[in-house]
Amino acid sequence: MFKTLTIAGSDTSGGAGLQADLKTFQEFGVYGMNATTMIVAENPDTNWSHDIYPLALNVIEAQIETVLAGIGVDALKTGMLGSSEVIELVAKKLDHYKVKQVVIDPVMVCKGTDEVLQPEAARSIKELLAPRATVITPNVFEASQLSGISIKSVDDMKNAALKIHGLGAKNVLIKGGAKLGTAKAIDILYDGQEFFTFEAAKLDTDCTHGAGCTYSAAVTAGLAKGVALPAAVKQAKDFVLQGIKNGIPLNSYVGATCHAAHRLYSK
Ligand code: PXL
Repeated sequence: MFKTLTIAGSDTSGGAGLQADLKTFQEFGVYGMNATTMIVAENPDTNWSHDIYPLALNVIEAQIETVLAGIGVDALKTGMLGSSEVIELVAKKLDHYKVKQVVIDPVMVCKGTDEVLQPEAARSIKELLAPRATVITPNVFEASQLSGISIKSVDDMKNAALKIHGLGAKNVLIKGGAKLGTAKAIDILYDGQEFFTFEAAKLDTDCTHGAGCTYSAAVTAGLAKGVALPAAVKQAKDFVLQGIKNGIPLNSYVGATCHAAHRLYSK
């Protein structure tokens, strides 16, 4: 059984964050573990705004030690880390334990909130995590922040991928998804030598909560199992598209990706 770890926030509503990661790991048949960085509670009294409760650094460190010192992993991913302090801790542990397959999902915002979590955390992701990434998986907003390029087209995505590769990430996967003004949902993978383009029809749904986390968790599971990156991205994209197509409306504010969709529904 291949082993995976997510270092991420807890999404109480269950679609994103470490819940998305663990559900995805389970669906891919890898053993999932987690180190929780913060708890996100969505507030029913204030239009589902996200309230963030960070955990103390020593609590996060103890969990990372449990897994990396006590058990070991075939691949890990990071999600919402929150502060520069936590990012520094994660960078230190990646080096100390020489983790071989590292997926950095540079989470800067939650859907439904426009606020970047912490501007200096974005800087730390760029300086400390990008250089340690086997693959970094920004969405368009995050890729714009990391590259300094305001992304409006597929060409912009490619230029941003080159810039982000220049930060030291071995591979860059920019999740254009439905956000760009293109006819299809397009993601770009750059491996330092060539670009791979992944296309899918855009879906008319609001049930996308957790899609980004799920996508990068699925890539992590693929890498843990020894799947080559382009193939791991392809199967991750198929998995997340099925999850979005069969998304679960939770209330008037949010609908979640369905992690079990690939085995419950035919498309
Ligand atoms: O989808 C981004 C995200 C990541 N991690 C956690 C979240 C969210 C969005 O709600 O709650 C913990």
